[in-house]
Amino acid sequence: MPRDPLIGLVGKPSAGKSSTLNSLTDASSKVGQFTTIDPQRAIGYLQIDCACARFKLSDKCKPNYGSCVDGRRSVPIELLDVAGLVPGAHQGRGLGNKFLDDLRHADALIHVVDASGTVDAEGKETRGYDPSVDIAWLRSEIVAWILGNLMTKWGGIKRRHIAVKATAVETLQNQFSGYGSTPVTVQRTMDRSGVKEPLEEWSDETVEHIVNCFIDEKFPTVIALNKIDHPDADKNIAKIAKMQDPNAVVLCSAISEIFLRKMAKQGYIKYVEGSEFIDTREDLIEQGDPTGGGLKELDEKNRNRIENLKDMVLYRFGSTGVVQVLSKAAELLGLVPVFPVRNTTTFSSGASESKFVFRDCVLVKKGLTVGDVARKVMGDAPIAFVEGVGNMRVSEDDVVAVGKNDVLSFKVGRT
Ligand SMILES: Nc1nc2c(ncn2[C@@H]2O[C@H](COP(=O)(O)OP(=O)(O)OP(=O)(O)O)[C@@H](O)[C@H]2O)c(=O)[nH]1
Ligand SMILES: [Mg+2]
Repeated sequence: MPRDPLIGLVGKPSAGKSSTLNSLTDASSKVGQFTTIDPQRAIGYLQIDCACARFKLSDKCKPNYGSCVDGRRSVPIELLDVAGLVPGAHQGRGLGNKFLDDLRHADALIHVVDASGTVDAEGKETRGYDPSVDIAWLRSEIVAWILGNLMTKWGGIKRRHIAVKATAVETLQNQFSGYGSTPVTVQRTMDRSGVKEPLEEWSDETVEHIVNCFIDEKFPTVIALNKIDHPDADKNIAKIAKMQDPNAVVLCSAISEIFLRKMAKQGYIKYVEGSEFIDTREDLIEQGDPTGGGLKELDEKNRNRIENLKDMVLYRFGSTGVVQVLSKAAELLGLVPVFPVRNTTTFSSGASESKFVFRDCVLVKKGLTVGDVARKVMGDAPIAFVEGVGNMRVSEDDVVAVGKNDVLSFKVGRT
């Protein structure tokens, strides 16, 4: 059965992993039972376009989990906060191999980078550190971890491969299944690598190349340049932006988002999570609402902090960026939101007809079929058939995608 997607946060100590996690977790849409699972796991909220907008039913949309405002839906997604990694982690430095093992279950990674240069590679406070090197060494630790696990057994792996006349995909899948790999992941890894020689002839360099391709397939990684509110961040951001694929880099300020959400929750400001819009009591009075939206008066210190945050973060970068970090991870993974409903004409759910629509939403990885999603949602219950929008039957072999086979009703029973 396909698991729920899990996004892992990695980075050196004090890069801001826990802050990023908290900024994504402490959403106002948080639902009681759905908070922290254990100290390292938490539920964040991914913002997606809800199906309710497509059918002009946003006024009736009321998710069981998360929230939906005018078709912008916050869907719960599991996040994993891995403890800080230091150079040499794969050899056990700083408990590194245990922390790396935590990553096995992740589907995508967010590498939180301290863009302010106020933290060195070990996580110690400093000034003027060049964070551009962190991206390379952290990647090389992940490579060394997987490569090390493979190479200690390579002789035996090769002998068995020859003895049982296995394909390279079969032999590698045996080794990579512990990282949550599937035969499809390994096939894509081989395609990506372009390696044609038989496995028993691979050089050490070829194996390392394959491991790199496997990591690209299994752990697509967002580079989150954090602490953009810090005055030293600009020059580091410019340098890193030149070195990295711009499609994988997102700028963010985790503490700014935490602060804004806290102030909004306490009734001092109106803030749309992840946006550039903040209104204070004064702003609303100025805009002609004599009650100031019922907001509380800010004290001098917080007023200054908000003004500063507007100047340093929101006006310059458009938002605090943390919501975009998670969206980017979902994009790299190709996550598809699927809306299971009971009735594919009214889009209601539950045993009794309810006045609400699209109560459920599951995130699935790209390339899954209607049948895969049916098993994920319904478990072992026998599925008689599946319906799409307008009571149309859909085949269990059809692939789900955004806007296509993404509103489904699973009809239980034997055919
Ligand atoms: N200026 C600034 N500081 C930040 C930001 N995010 C986090 N910090 C600070 O960086 C320090 C470390 O943050 P954490 O979130 O604990 O870092 P971590 O990566 O979880 O650290 P470890 O758990 O030790 O690996 C704290 O003092 C945070 O307040 C940010 O966006 N801007
Ligand atoms: Mg932490």
